[in-house]
Amino acid sequence: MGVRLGRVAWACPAVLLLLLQLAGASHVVYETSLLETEAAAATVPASIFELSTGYHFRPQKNWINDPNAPLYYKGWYHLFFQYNPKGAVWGNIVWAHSVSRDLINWVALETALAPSIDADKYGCWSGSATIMPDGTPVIMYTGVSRPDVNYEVQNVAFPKNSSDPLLREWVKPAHNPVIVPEGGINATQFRDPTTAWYADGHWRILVGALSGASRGVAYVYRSRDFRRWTRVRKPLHSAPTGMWECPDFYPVTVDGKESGVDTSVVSSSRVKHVLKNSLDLRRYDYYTVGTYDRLKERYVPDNPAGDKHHLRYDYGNFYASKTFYDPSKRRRILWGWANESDTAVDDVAKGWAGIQAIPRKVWLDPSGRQLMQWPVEEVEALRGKKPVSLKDRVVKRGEHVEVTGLQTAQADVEVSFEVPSLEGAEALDPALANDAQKLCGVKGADVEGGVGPFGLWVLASSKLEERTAVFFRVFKAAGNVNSTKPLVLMCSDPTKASLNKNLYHPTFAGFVDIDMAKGKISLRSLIDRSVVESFGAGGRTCILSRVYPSLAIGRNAHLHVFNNGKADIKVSRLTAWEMKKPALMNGA
Ligand code: DQQ
Repeated sequence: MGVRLGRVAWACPAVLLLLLQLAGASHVVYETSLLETEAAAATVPASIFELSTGYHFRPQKNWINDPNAPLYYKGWYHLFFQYNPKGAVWGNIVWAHSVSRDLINWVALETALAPSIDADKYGCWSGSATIMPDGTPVIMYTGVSRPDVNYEVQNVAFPKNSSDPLLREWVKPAHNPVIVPEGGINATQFRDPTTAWYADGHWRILVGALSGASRGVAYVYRSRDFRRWTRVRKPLHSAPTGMWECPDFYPVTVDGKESGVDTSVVSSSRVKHVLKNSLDLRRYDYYTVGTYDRLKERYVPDNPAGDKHHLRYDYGNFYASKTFYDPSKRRRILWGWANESDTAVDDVAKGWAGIQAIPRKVWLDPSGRQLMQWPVEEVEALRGKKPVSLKDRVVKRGEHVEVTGLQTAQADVEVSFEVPSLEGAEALDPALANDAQKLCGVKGADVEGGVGPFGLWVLASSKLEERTAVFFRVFKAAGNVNSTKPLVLMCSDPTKASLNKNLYHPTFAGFVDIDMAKGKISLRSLIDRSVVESFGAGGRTCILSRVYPSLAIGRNAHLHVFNNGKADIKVSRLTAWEMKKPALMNGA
């Protein structure tokens, strides 16, 4: 079957060019069983079908999970991902493969890796790509090699034809597996190799693991030739958090600039390192910033409590993420998977499940304490030409202001708030001072505060029965929790997102490390029908929520600024753009 295009594609020369470049590429379209879908569809609300995302990455059909081996090669971005070719629930996992020129328009190619050898007969699970010194990529991934238990080994695959910029075919050499779980390693919890970094004549990778009942571990393996790998006796790092899935380990520059560096840059004066792990038990991605000692092969987080307090990439629905270095724009880009939070029956009915979050540029905040994240600039090409703006609008206690003049079911909204006074900020219950999520659960969007809650109601129905609140709430400095400055909470409260009460709608929250003395804070929300992906304070705190309104759909989705705090706040500027659907989204 050929590449499928919508009408827009034919109208757009860049897309046509892309089409020509892809001429001959066979497009893989997978079918979910019609009977299965029809049976399930009978029991789900019709509205669910109108919530298919417009500009977030997803295939046309079926289940996806982890992003795998993102890379840039000969002018193309490649994204592989865990994919079930046979349905909208997890299973039958292969590596699907899509390519893009701009991180926004995507074309699905043939499956890159599917079970075919003894070492991956029961699954091709997550992994990463490394660019070799000659410029060609190599993939290392987890193969499940026994049917009875998930016996996990690590395999490599190479492009069949490295002159093909689309890297359509991958070859698994006969010497697979290259790493097996020896030396007392728990073979069922041993997976997801990282991108390798190179120093002093050796490649190194990490493999995520579980040691004993509850210790998450990142083992280091070293190799001179990418073929024979030896485990370093002590792990790079470990913590009592449960299994570490999908580790990621990379340098970030300390110069306060937003540019990224290649994974093999390990010189200690210019860079710090980030170690990220996906917590299988709690299903979120946490990271620490710290120092890598390549001679000892150890990593030490700067904050000794970092493995306990869990800085997260995203305080919402975002898991199994992976970064890569994009040499074309000298930046590091983060991909993360956002699962559905409707029901499996809904997923089977609509025929698909799972998206990737908008790719985000990541860099180290000049404080050195945390990362910053921002949607890649390419996403701005989807903004409509006529944004709607508000300027210097005071929003009083209990007031809400609707932003009209555009459809907001698929939109990009940037807003800067001014908070004239912090005097009325509420005191913080010390018992909740380390638990943003609980705090947000207790003090949701409708509980009046001193300063805040203020923020956006997105995907709101006309009578506001449905609305998802994304907001800030400021608390007084609480000396007893080591904070000498007001504490800012950022929340996403979707408890009123849908009249359909059968859905899972947890509140999500994180603290924002910002000095509110300047009285300013910003918020950006990327709204995409069933996704609300928000960036607080320029990307210090991020929250992605999946929501499934039943009324606030299409033209019936509204946007408001609200203030449920006693203190007035001012919108110094709000700009909202309608977002177009990319011309190419894997045929979806
Ligand atoms: N998903 C993969 C595993 C990984 C998990 C299997 C994380 O390799 O540990 O689909 O979501």
